[in-house]
Amino acid sequence: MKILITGFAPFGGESVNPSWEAVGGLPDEFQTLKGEQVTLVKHEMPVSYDRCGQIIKELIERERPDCTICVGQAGGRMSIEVEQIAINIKDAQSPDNDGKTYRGEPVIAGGPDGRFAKLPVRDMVSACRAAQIPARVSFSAGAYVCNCLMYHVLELSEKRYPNMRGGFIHVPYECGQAAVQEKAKPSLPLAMITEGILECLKAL
Ligand code: PCA
Repeated sequence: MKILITGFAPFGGESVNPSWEAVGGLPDEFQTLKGEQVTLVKHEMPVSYDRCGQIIKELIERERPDCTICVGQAGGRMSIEVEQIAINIKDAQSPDNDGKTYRGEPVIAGGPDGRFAKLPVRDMVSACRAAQIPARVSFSAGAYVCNCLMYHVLELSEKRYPNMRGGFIHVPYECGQAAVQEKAKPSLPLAMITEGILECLKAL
């Protein structure tokens, strides 16, 4: 099985994004719990509403993965969170890294309001927990760039690549990011975030 996995570049004044740091640390080859051999293809995504859809489309076209999983940072969350749904809206106060702000526009005009992840979200969470890594199913990926990318992946899976599974994992701050903040923020060690993502992938 070939899995395309992405992390994001830093944003919002941070100098690292644990999603990309963790994805970069994953082994290129491993076996799932069912004994299937996995090859990973990794890519760093820009934090850009307008570019992420085209980039993921080109990557999927080139790589033809069996599964596409995107990972992003969700500062303030406390565990590895496997997203259940992407919604067809772009809405956040903060601009993306291109300086673009959206307030209520659709990700894809005319698309359905939401699309469910095509992933065994509960099994992925259970696999993390079995490895003593805090994890939960999340029912909101927000309305910023992560949700936008997830929606694009699921749209592509639905419309063009029906055999491709796909979804999104949000990860908390890694400890170094939280340590320099004035206000206490939840975080996990980077090695644990990496291990958590790997456990999720092994549950596929
Ligand atoms: N997190 C942001 C976008 C990039 C990232 O890592 C989000 O949750 O939308």
